[in-house]
Amino acid sequence: PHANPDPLAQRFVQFALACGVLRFGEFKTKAGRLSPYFFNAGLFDDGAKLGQLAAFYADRILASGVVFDMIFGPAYKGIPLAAALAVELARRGHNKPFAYNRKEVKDHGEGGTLVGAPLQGRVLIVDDVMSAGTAARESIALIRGAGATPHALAIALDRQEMATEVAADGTVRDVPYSAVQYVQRELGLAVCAIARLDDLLQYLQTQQHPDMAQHRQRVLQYRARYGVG
Ligand code: OMP
Repeated sequence: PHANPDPLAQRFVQFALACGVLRFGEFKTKAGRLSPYFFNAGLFDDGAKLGQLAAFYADRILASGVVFDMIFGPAYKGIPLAAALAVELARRGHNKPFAYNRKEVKDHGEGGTLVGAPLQGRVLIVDDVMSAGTAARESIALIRGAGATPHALAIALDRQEMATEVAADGTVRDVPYSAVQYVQRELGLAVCAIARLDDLLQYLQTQQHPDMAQHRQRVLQYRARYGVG
């Protein structure tokens, strides 16, 4: 990290650390990588924190100028994110329909796996974290399957690490670009990330506490193994 610090991202890293959402230690990611840090969005666990989180998403999305017709939150973690974001955007004069999916197929009542507004037009997906890109792939397929257009992706944290690719024989391999780069370049989606791994590293560099220097070293090692660019 050498560029000028992004003020919104720096404030967000500070907020996530203060909430205990962003932690250092030893964690296994969904892609099976041993990570020295983890971002658990489930710990934005009261109304004030969720409201502040939604304001960060809204700031990033509105500053990007991306134009979209509706919001989609993938189950489970994307559901409160989509709802909170829809409320925050409406408060700022941008009232958008929102929808989410259920993971189980229902056999009574309204049926189907989609809940909320009909999926149509240019869809903004809101999710927590992008690592290897599995979660994003699923959302994109679901939106296309419904006949709508995956148009933009808003995430809280871009881990800036290698995406995985599933080959025809089912084997999974790392590729030399990130999941965010893939959805931007190959799928043409606009990506709004509140913060990225680079912002976390920059934040750690500005902290005086010796623990922070150690966390930074471990995160740099992780980036050397799994990072891109
Ligand atoms: P991918 O599907 O590999 O992009 O990983 C993203 C998902 O992993 C997120 O939606 C989370 O469920 C989970 N995750 C986190 O929540 N925080 C992290 O710091 C890392 C991961 C992860 O497992 O990679």
